[in-house]
Amino acid sequence: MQVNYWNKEIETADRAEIEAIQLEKLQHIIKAAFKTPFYSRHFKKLGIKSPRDIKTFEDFRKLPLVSKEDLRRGYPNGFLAGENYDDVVRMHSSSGTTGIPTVIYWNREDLEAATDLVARCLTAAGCTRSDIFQNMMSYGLFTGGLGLHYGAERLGMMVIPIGGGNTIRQINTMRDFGTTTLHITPSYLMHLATAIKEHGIALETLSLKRAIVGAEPHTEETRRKLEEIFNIDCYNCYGLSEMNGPGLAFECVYKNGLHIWEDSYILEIIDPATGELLPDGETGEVVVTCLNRRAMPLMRYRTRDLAHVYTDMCQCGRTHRRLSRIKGRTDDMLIINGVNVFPSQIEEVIMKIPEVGTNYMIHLTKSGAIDRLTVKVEIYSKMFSGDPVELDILKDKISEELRASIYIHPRVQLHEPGILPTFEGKGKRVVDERGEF
Ligand code: ADP
Ligand code: K
Ligand code: ZN
Repeated sequence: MQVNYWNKEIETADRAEIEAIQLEKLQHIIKAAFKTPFYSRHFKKLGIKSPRDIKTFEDFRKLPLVSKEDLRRGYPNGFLAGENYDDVVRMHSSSGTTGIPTVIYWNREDLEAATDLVARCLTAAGCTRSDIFQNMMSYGLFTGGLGLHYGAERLGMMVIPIGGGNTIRQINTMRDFGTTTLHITPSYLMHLATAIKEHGIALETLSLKRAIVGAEPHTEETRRKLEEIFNIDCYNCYGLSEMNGPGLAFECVYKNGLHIWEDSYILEIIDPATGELLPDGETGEVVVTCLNRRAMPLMRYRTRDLAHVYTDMCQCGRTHRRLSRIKGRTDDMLIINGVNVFPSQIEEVIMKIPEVGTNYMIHLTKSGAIDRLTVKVEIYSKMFSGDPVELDILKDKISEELRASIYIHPRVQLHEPGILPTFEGKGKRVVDERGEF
């Protein structure tokens, strides 16, 4: 396998070198943090008087864990290092679907560093300056669009800043410009599969080689399905606006976990209930410190995402540890008649079944005191022209496989492609109509 590096020395640095870089960069972050209302308050409480008070990882772990709530309470400038926006050259803000949005600020050097890291990510996934990069993430306040845009340019790819939506135009653009690399959510890529089929477009007329898929959880089964349909490689890309957006962790060509760039981030996995640090290999909440952003320092940020760390060496030679696929968010978990279920567990089961197509929805309703789970699944249309008995058999099979895995017997509905809602960005596949409980 061809392995290219963007910055070989750093990407293959040994543990001691990486940790030395982390502690050195941390000094600058702490220094900036003194200029923010949030940290100056906390530092006073903790008796931290200068960056030199945080010299070791042990010192570092005395710093407070920061939650999304803290960011919201600090809206808009509680984490801004400075009195005004003079040094700030960009802001982004997260969706705010669940309340007050959160804001992130970058100065020129911060953006420069973030851009360089994205170029590193894309290189790890095999991209080169010969690639044509169609960025199908939405631009705007959401970091998904611009976040990868500049890094792809930095690498020298031809960037098509098309943004999300308008699927026919997307396909025409892929054909006319020989797009090799997509940046897209898995939900939109699933929809694209249906649209390409619907419009009778032959994949051979396109030049697709790979897709960078991210911004939402998806399972290994979904990846495999998408890779098969498009005959491409899909690389998982993880990030969140608080940590500079996509490109916090990225898969290399070996696709076995997402390298997190430890010269630029400190990764911790904690027990979400107690806040206790967990050893590598154990699943817990991902906590990240950004070492490259001084306009808005953010340390020990609780992502609410659940994953574990792989420590074994990757075949690519990079020494930076790898994160597993994100299993879900601490606030994603469904409690169905007292049983805990992550939507990803449902996806994992159904996407393994060959008859199942590329779309599904999870509905929760109440019948008296009982929760009802209905899983709506799109299957390939040829099933509908065959023997109806086959459909019943398939329905039972899906229901039974779900029961064996999540211990809940769901109702299963089968649909032809194109019936269920489609998503051109992040999918919203769970509809919970159980009301207050
Ligand atoms: P929000 O969705 O909170 O408004 P973001 O747009 O920054 O803010 O989304 C970040 C979140 O998206 C992450 O915390 C994570 O839950 C999810 N996410 C992003 N990339 C991935 C990925 N590759 N796999 C799983 N989840 C992801
Ligand atoms: K180019
Ligand atoms: Zn690797």
